[in-house]
Amino acid sequence: MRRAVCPGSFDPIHNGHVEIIARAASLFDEVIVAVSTNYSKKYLFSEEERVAMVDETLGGLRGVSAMPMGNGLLADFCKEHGAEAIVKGLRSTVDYAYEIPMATMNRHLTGVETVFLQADTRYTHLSSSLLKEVSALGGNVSEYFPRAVMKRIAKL
Ligand code: COD
Repeated sequence: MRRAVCPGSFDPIHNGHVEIIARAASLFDEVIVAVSTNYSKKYLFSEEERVAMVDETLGGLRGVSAMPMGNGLLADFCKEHGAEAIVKGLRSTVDYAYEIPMATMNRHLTGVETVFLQADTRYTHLSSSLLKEVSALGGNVSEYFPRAVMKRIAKL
């Protein structure tokens, strides 16, 4: 049984995330989408809501589940849940430069490997913060957010 973790804040999940998680699910038997919360940061959605949006969007995909990760270390979460790999999406060399030290540290901490998948060209310009800004200013982001997110954004 090969298990991987796709970590993130997912505030909220967008289609760039969805595409990477779906590809991770085709490579691993099980994928845990770990929703992280840094208690010193402000989020638009609570951890519970972020987990619910991931679950509603991806719960139907074989082997994929969503879990809150709280404020803990990702490497410890992976060890606790028997995951041998972390799967992350890379949009650019900027992401690469940011991710490599974390991947090295995570491997140092518990031996967990990080697997990078290149972001799909349809989504390389996406981040949750950019989409939230465009949406708050009245732009149409329905092509980029799953239905579970659009439904909640409409109520804000
Ligand atoms: N296309 C494809 N993939 C994307 C895109 C896109 N457009 N946007 C983001 N992604 C991928 C990236 O792999 C990203 O890592 C992941 O989706 C989640 O994205 P976000 O923006 O929700 O998540 P971040 O960057 O806020 O998440 C950071 C983590 C929570 C992963 C990180 O801070 C962490 O590991 N925290 C736990 C605490 C810890 O262990 N710290 C020490 C690390 S060594």
